[in-house]
Amino acid sequence: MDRDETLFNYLKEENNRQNDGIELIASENFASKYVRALCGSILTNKYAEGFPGKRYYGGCVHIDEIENRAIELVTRLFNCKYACVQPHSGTQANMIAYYALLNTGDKILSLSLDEGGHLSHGSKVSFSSKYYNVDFYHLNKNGRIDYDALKEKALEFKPQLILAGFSAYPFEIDYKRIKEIAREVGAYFMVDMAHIAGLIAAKELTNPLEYADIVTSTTHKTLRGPRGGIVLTNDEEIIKKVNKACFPALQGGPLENIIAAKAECFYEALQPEYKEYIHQVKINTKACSDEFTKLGDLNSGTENHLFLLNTKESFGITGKEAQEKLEEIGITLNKNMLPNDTEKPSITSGVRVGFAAITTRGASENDAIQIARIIDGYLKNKIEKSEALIAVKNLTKMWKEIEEI
Ligand code: DSN
Repeated sequence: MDRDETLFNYLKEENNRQNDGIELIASENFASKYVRALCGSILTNKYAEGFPGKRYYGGCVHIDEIENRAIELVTRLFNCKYACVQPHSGTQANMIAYYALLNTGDKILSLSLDEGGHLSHGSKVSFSSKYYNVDFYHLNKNGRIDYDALKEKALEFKPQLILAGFSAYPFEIDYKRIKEIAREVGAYFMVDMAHIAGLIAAKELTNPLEYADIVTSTTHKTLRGPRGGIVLTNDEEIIKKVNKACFPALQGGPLENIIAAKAECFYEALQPEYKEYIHQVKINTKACSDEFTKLGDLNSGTENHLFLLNTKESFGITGKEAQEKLEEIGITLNKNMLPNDTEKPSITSGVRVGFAAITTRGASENDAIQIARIIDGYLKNKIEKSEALIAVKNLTKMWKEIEEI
C-alpha cells in the first residue's frame, strides 16, 4: 500500500520550519529520537485498559513492564512515592486531579489565565469553571504572587483546593507559604508544574512534592518528552482516587506507545547531561532577558526558563503584532497577556519568550544575547527584514539539526 505523499510532504515542510527557525515558544521542546521512536512504535497497536497487573485485556505482560518502568523512573526523578502516567495531556491530568479530590461545585482558588495561569485552572471557557466554583488570587505590582492577598482570599472564599503552578510565571513559587494557607483553610494543595517540571527534575527549582498533596504535569515542555500528562503524589489514598478518576471515570485505553516514550524521557532526565542542559536553559533565558533590559526593553526578568516582554512599552506594538512580525523572520513565540493587561487575550500587550527548545539544539548564552538584539532591532525598525533573515540563518545553521522521523 502506498503512503499518503501529501501528508509526508507536509511533514517535510514542518521539519524544515523547525530546523530553519528560532523556536522561542516557552512550552515547546525537541524530543530525542528515542522518545520519538517510541511514540511511533508498535506499542500503539495494543489495548491495555486498566493498570499494571489489573488489565481488562490479555497480552499485557510487556505493556505492564513498560508502564511499571515509567512509574519507577518518574517517582525516582521527582522523589515521590506514587504516579499515574496515563493522562493523555496536561489538561486531562488536571481534570483527573480535580475529579479525584473534589465534588462538582466544590471551590478552587487559583491564578487566572490573564495573570499567568492556565485555561484548565478555571477559565470561563474551560470545563473547570463549569464543574467547579473557581475564584482567583492575584499578582502584586512587581508581577509576583501576592501571598498576603492570597491568604486573605483563601480565608474569605474557603476553597476545597488551592492551585499553584503556572504557564507564564517567570519566578520561583513559595510552596511552603501556600501549603500553610491551604492547611489553615482545610484545602488540598495542588501544583501544576507542567512548565517547570524539567527545572524541578534537574533540581534547579524547588520540588513541589515536598509540599503539595498532588502534583500534575505535562511531559513535553522543559521535561523534553512526548506530548502527555502525569499525576504524582506521596499519598496512598490519593493515588487510588487518581487511578480511578483516570480509568474508568475520565479516560479509556492508555496510549502505551506514549507511556513508553514518557519512560524514555524520565530516563534521559535522570542523566547528568540533562542537568547541564537545564542549567544552560536558565543561563540563556537570563542572558536574553538582561540584554533586553540593557536595550531599554521592558521585561519581567526571570528565575526559570521564560520571561514576559512588554511589546507595547518597548516597541509600541501589541503582542499579536510582535508575534506576526517576528514570524516573518523565522522567530516563533506567542503573544501573552501581561499582569493587568488591558488588551484582549487574542491581542495582548506582550509576548512570552522561552529557551527550552533552542537550548536543546545547542543555543549558547551569546546566541541568546544575539537573539535579543535581532528582536529589538527588527521591532524598532533599525534592521531590515533581509538583514534579520540572514542573522537568524547564521544562528540556526550552527545548531543541531532535527531529523524528520
Ligand atoms: N500550557 C500552555 C502553554 O504554556 O503554552 C499550553 O496549554
